[in-house]
Amino acid sequence: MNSSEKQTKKEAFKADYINKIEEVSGNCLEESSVLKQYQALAELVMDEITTQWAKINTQYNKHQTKQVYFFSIEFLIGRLLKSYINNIDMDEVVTESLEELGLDYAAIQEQESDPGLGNGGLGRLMACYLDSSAAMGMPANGNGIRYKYGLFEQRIINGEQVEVADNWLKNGYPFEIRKPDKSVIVKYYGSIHSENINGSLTFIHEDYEPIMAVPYDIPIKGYHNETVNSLRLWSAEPIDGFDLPTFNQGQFLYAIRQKSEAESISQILYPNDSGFDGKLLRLKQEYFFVCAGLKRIVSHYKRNNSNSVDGFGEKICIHINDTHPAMCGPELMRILMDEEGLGWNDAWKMTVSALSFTNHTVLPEALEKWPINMMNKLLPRIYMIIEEINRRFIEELDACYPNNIERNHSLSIIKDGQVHMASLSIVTSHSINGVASLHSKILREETFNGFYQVFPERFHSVTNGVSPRRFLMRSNPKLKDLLNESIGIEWEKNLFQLKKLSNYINDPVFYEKFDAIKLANKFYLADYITKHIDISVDPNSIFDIQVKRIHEYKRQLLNALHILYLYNRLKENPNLEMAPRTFIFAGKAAPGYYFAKDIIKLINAIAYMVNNDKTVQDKMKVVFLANFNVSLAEIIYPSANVSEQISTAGKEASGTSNMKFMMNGAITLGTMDGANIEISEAVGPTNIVTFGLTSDEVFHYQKYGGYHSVDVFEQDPRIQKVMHQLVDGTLGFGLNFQSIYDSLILYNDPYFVLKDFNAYSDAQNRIDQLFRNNKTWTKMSISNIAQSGMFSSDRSIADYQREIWEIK
Ligand code: Z16
Repeated sequence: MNSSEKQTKKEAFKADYINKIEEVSGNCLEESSVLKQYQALAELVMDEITTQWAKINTQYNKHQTKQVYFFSIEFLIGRLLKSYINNIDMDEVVTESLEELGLDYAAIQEQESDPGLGNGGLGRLMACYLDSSAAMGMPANGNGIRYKYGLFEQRIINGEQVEVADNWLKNGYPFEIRKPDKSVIVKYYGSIHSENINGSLTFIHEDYEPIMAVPYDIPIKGYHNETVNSLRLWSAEPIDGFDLPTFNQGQFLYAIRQKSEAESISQILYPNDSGFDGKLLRLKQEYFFVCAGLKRIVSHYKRNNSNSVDGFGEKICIHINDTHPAMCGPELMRILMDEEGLGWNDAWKMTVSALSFTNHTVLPEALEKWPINMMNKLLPRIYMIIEEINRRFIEELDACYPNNIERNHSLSIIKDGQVHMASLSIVTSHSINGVASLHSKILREETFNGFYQVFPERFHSVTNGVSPRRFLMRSNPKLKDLLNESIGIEWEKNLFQLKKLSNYINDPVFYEKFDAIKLANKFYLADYITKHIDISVDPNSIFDIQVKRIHEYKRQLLNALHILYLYNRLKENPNLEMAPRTFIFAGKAAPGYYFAKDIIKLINAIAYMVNNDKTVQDKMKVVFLANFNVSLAEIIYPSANVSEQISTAGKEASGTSNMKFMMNGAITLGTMDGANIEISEAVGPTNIVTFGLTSDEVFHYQKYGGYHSVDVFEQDPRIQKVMHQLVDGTLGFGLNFQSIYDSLILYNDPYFVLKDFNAYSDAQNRIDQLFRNNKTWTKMSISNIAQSGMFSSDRSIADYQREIWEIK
């Protein structure tokens, strides 16, 4: 775009924008509120995108392009306005135009709500995958739930987590299109009876409770290309609501009750990250978006295929994100048999060919198992089909492995009164994959070893990735500019091109610019911290950051205990030589996970003590930032020096914040777990600090015993002191962290916190030494960015495309 083209575009934009403001607010520009300025800008951008959307949809239909559909109970998409503007290449025009109009672009963007339709890694991964698919011009769409309330807003009051409802729709949402004409009826409860119609057995669902599923579509715009894909989120509504023809008092109350019962299905997101709750409402949610989504996909397919489902299994990929959408298998069988008239075998071939499944955790408490009675009552036809799938599967097993009754029972989808959703997913899919190479290996050798023996060819591995558009270009624009002026712009389309940075690995001029950007980003976060929690931190200190859901296996506790130990060292020796540190935490605890809430309380108590102690002021600070979400994450990653990835080895399936930090030049301080292992291989041992038990060692202790945390306690005076401080009032009058003490000593430290304490403390010393040599640190930091290409979600999507969906 040359300067006169830009001028023309700016003039056109300004004229359109002024009109739009008048249209949405009834005020002229000068009298409009920031909210209306935002809404007008959002609508203008949406107008442009929907035009492109209509075009590409026509093309997709005409060419019958192979389509992927991600079924996921979470999509954590983050704010969209700025990303849309970047992706349609309008950022310069908008930035300059708004400035010329005297408007505050940053404040306008702040008006957008951040849809919290996910808990953490799993939901954000889906958003990155949609972003990458669109960027690569690949037709892939999302299918999920339009929760009225997203993940709760977290406040910290008196050092404790308090949950507030997240009313993200309160001002409306400009990026969705409601499509009532594409509504679907979802049927719950009732009974099934079979009838012999013209010689074939037909199943009829009677006395069911109908719920209306209404879709809202959000466009997913590709970066600098023509692609616009769709994220379809379903909202639950009553059928006919208040439109009862005549009603007396009783019917009126009945109608209201129906309405709120129906709406409850898409009312809230369950706030557990990697934990299975087992609530009936959750089961309703799972069937809700599976049933509605598949119904629309099949009818859309038929419309483009002479009203036939022929070829469905080759043209459609239904990707199951964890087991929450596992009923895709039986539901697709139901549609193909009961509605399309196919026989079992044809329907089965089509289903297995369409379905693929990604597992995201090996934590036993997260594996979904639904009571037979619950499922049979709520979803009688689905349960029947699951029984039949299982019956045939076991029959085949018995034929292949006749003398292995015990193993064959262990693989049964239905056993011990429960339906095992992971088993159901594996049996109904042609592919199952883990999300990092260690994780996939654990799936093959431990978690799903029995299935691996039966279906070795179904097992794959695709290491997770993150969107460089969101977590580098958008969140760290200064770094983006430096990269562009140094190595050209090819990296924007192919992140492996960041390898070209190795040309600058010893360039002092580049170092200076690079360090200045990191420092500016740290100033920005420091400012945010002062504004929000009134703590002043030193931007020249090491920003040592752990941001993720609070969970015992992620071991925020290890980090916290080490901070307490460092504080003790400083109290003993105020002249201790060390680079000043700012320890930063953020993350939500599931509301019912009391131990995780105690960890938040502990971190805040330590922070209060440290930050108010004058003797350690210049050496350390501790910060807990409330309400970690995508918007806050975008501010945090670019400012980090140290990325804390310290899960108990074998427990973190992949991790994705490790990749977001790396892309922004932070050094990983981590265990050999999840994708940390691949990061370590990519950067080499000199550019990462690893420590602690390996997953083999952890498994060995868990299987054969031999770890006694009390022995570690008794042999290590540093640990003794820290442990006593948890319960002796050091951390504040009346504050007693007995639950944490007991877990570590009485219950033998199930996550090996004390076992890894010494190794972690050594690793922290290495970090200190490395940081104090500024050149070394900068070199490490640049090397991390240079090697981050493989952690782009573009690479992950290319892997899925090639190995799992088999799209050319
Ligand atoms: C989740 O975020 C993850 C797993 C899971 O079973 C449920 C939820 Cl909500 C996470 C994993 O813990 C993490 O290691 C992984 O990187 C992420 O999913 C994406 O795969």
